[in-house]
Amino acid sequence: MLDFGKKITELVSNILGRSTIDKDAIEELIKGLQRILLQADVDVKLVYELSNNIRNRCFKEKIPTGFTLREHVTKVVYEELVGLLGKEKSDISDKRRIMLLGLYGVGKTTTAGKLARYFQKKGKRPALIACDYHRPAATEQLKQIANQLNVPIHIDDERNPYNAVKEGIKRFEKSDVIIIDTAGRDTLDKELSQELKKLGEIAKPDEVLLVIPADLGRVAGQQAAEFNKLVGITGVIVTKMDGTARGGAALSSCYATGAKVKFLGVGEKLDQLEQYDPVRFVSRMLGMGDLQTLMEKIKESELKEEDAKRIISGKFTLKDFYDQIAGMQKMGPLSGIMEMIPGLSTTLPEEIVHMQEEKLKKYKYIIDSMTKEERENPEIIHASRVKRIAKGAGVQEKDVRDLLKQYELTKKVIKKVGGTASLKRGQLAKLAKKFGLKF
Ligand SMILES: Nc1nc2c(ncn2[C@@H]2O[C@H](COP(=O)(O)OP(=O)(O)OP(=O)(O)O)[C@@H](O)[C@H]2O)c(=O)[nH]1
Ligand SMILES: [Mg+2]
Repeated sequence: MLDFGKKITELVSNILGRSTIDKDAIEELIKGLQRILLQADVDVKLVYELSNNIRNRCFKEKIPTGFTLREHVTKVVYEELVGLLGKEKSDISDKRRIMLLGLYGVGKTTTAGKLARYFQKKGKRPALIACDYHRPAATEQLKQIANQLNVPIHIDDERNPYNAVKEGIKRFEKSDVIIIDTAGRDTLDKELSQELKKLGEIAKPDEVLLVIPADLGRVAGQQAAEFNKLVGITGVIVTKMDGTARGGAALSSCYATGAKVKFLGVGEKLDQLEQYDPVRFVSRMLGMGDLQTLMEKIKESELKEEDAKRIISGKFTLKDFYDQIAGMQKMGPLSGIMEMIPGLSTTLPEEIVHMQEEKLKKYKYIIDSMTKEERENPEIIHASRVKRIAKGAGVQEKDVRDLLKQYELTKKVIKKVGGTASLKRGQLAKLAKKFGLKF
């Protein structure tokens, strides 16, 4: 998958990075996209549709006022790729009972653990029920995962999957989420479909998720359709996205057959699960670049007037810091104040501009654990407060100090490069004028 994304990024930045964009360049872009998508095993029909849509929209649609052809093409390519891979992000927040199913070795048990971890991180209390008594070591595997996460698990002593669900659900009545791991088979045969149907009748799950490995490519869609017909599913989790170039095909084929992809497995570790969000996925795949400028133009500045006013006048709080780095991850370094103060994103350390998602999440927990006063005046945060905040956020004290350090650094840089001389002519000056501020 990484490979697939990289190839698209290279192609798009190579062609759209040229000084002039004309009809030939767009054709070249379409051909390049076709080649990459077909190589990644995306269905020919879908690739053909995508090419036609891009061609029609680039050559026949009127370019919206205020956009260059380059921007229009980027927007079209972006939207068509999102359209190919699934459009909307699907939610799963309030589901109480989740049943996982799928063929042998696809990652069900690992994913059960990953989901438990996912809900744990959201502050919920998950519990696991082992329903795979088909493979001898299956319960032991799930038990180890449960122990590692410190999550309760129910295993039936008599190795009866139906009793396991019945008893487990009773036992975990007070848990927020119950995750049920089931047994796999080589194929979706009669035995498996009957077992799953019966388990479903007892468990009455809110969510029945089919686990499919990404390397199945476009066969993933067929498999989802088949499972849906025989046992009924509410969504799909595509695992092993990290090990294949065919992930794009798996995602597009699921979407084409009407199956909603809800999560992606991106590694063997228990925190390597991502909620699937096609828009984010494509943005990331396209490598930000031009896209940010474009989205910026569409959304204008994400910065609210009152925040802009405060920041311009020198008060840059921890919350602003968080909004800015979160914005950078979403829209690239050209969001908000980064856009307004040229040179800012190049002056800031790489570590801040491209912050790892994990770290960003940590920072969010930390900032959420602060009092309003601390958020607005971080200088009052000394040792004992650091300790309390770290505990509240479930992180190390070092993480809190790191955040404070990076915040201070960003603040300093903003002050320096944001000085009168380097203010971007136009935007910030205009804003400042509007707010009656003088530099
Ligand atoms: N690289 C990678 N490996 C994964 C991922 N998810 C699962 N695996 C690995 O795939 C293998 C099979 O995973 P399991 O969770 O045991 O699969 P299962 O569907 O429960 O298998 P059965 O119960 O035997 O049908 C293990 O080695 C996992 O570590 C993933 O997202 N990425
Ligand atoms: Mg298993």
